[in-house]
Amino acid sequence: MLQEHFPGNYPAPGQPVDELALAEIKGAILAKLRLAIGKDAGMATRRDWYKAAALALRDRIVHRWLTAEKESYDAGSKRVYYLSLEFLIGRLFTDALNNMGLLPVFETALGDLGVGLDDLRKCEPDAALGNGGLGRLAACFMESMATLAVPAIGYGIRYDFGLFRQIISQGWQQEYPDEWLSFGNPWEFQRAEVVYHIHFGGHVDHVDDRGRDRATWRPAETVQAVAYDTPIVGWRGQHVNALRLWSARSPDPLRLDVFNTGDYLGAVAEEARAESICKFLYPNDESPAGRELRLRQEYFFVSASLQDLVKRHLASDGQLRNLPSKVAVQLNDTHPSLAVTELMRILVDLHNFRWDEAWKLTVATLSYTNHTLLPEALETWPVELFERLLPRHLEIIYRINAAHLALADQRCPGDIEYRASVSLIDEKSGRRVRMGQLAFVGSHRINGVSAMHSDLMKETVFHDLNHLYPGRITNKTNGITFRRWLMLANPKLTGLMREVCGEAVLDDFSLFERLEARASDNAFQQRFREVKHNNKVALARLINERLGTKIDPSALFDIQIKRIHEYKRQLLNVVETIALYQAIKDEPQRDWVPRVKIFAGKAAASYRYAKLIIKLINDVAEVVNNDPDVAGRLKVVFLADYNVSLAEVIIPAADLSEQISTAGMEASGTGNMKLALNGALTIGTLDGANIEIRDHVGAENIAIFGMEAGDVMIRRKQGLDASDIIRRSPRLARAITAIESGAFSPDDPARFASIGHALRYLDHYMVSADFDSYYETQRGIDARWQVIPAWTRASILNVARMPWFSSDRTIREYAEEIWNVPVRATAAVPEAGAQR
Ligand code: HBZ
Repeated sequence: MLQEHFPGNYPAPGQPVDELALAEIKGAILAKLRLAIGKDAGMATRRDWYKAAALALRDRIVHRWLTAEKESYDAGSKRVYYLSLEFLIGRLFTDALNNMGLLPVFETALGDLGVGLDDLRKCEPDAALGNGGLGRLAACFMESMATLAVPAIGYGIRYDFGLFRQIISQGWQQEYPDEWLSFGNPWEFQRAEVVYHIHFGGHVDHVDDRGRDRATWRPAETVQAVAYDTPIVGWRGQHVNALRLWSARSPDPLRLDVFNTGDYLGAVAEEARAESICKFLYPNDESPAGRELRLRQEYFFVSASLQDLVKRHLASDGQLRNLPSKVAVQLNDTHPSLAVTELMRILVDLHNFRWDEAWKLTVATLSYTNHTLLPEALETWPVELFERLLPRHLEIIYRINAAHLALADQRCPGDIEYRASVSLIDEKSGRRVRMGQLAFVGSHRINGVSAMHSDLMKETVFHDLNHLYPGRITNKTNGITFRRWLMLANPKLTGLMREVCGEAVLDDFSLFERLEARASDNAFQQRFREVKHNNKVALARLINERLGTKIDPSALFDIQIKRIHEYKRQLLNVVETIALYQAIKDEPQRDWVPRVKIFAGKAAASYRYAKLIIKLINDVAEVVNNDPDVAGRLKVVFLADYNVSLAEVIIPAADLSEQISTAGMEASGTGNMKLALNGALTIGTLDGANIEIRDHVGAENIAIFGMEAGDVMIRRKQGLDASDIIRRSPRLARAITAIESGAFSPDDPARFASIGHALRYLDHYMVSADFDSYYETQRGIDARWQVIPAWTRASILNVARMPWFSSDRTIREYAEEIWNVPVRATAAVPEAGAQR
């Protein structure tokens, strides 16, 4: 067996690799190049080399994959099915290499063959099948489930186009298609035999089958779902799970009857309509697209996934009544809420279950994660659209609702408002199906993604449902995979930690604790700073290459990277930047702390205000970066096309992490965890997981400012006019006036009028209200930065105290408290032969 030469050893940097293994890998890559790519070394492009190497690696993963599959099948293990419309996985090549312990041997092998691993790595397009936090969380969870040997399948859509490519042209965001599949995808296996029929439209016939009210759905349209599997390998390669993405096609790709009449386009129209389902990912983050095609996407992937898991279950167990003991289905937000109705339909209409029994099975099988409380983000669909697209599902919703409302009436007799608030149908704004309520009622556990968010769920949107179904809401604070966000993204820091905490730190993150003793040690601090400096040099180089902006790697790197959204308050950061700029200009001779403000993030294509904020950042950058008075002490950079790979370069280089959402609005955040793990200090509000980060790193190692969630609610009730606040803050007044007067947009002075207006009179996100507190806290950061040993100590302590935020911990909690599946008890133990 090939893998026998690879005892899963993870030689420390610089250690020689096993000669036998090296020869084997070289041979394998060359064989792939010839036999799978059809080229020899002389004519191969870099992309050919990348594909050959990826295929050679994939072979090695597949062995483990099949073994893991067989083991869990034979053991009859319970399996987790993670349903998500988004998986923001990024690149897989070095991730898989690292987890397989093959990074050093591949690097050496490729080097011997005359190609650089890092060059090849860059040939892989980012798989951007997600918008932001929700999609990236799904990707981290897939890696952690594989690491903890939880048998799992991730189900989603294989979008032809991922999240759009962002180009900045004269400061404005422009969107271009992301053609991530155009050169093929070496990771995936098309399963041409795994095909399901997905139906839409038509009508429903009822038969009174001894009081069972079974229905037969006579659909008008059918689309096929074809499976594509990507192996997701866990740490040390001991377990591999599948990410199964569905692609849509027509069962009748070419209508010959139509073709023969000469209507060639008409003959393929059905094919085009079917394929449109998996054409693209909706670029909306925290606001539903509300389009029919989106609902078709949701049903398409839910139906295919449930048909698939039911089939697997029947093949292994034979009894659907045992479903909850063998199957746990996690709904990633409300996008897969139709699972509630589809599972009921499968059980009642297709497998003759009595309604009540089917309902028990459904609730015991499903659980739902909520990722946002923003009212505009809560998904609802017009009843009329449901009726047209999914008539049987609407009937099922009505029947679920009838029993559910009867329970509500029992709990609160005569309380019409209570009834209206828990109903699955919103009657206020036209009749609409509420997907959050549907997911809640159909799940045995509903979780929020940070302690504060889970509490707010109980107090706000789900208050009445929580009263009706007490004990269902639980918290599962998010986490991130340390393999990607520390080991891969920051090999230098990882190297230092291996040295100081011992090799076992790669498996047991509690050993991070050993950093604590060194946090004030001069020599260690020096090395720690060197690592950070190196990473900053790399980022500075990238910025210079992409934007031609020269930045000083010894300046404070102040980073805000995330989707552009009003509640995330990039605007607060810009206004503070302007105020600082004005202060520097007032006293250019002062010893200002050199700062680089780095922004990156995409705005939803239809979110005009967010796109205007991007333009403002770029316009401010233009003025500030070219002002000789500033003399480089303040620089503003907007990096285009933020994605997972760019994050992997920015995060290790960060000194300061901006987590400045309006309190009560960021469900958790996960970028906050990645940045702190890499030694950045956080400046943030008491929001989402920032609170738990503070609790872990210690209040003295994080800078908290601004209003708390309760204050925000009170202030909103009092009104949004900020005139008084602005009157009392000359600094803020001056910054806003500069924006309004065209100081940053001399070519179009009125460009940012709407921003000025919002800051003055519609301060919904409390940018004006929080400004002074934020500005002062930033100046406190300046002061801290100047005391190098204290700053370094805080930075080290941030790293040391982050282990709890590993997604391994999060997945363990889901497994124990929601899914009821076993996880690997301890961290994987390196196999015999591992180099110590
Ligand atoms: O989910 C994010 C939260 O904003 C963030 O705080 C949290 O850390 C993260 C993971 O739990 N939510 C999203 O990313 N939401 C979406 O991307 C989204 C996308 C399409 C929608 C609604 C929400 O229709």
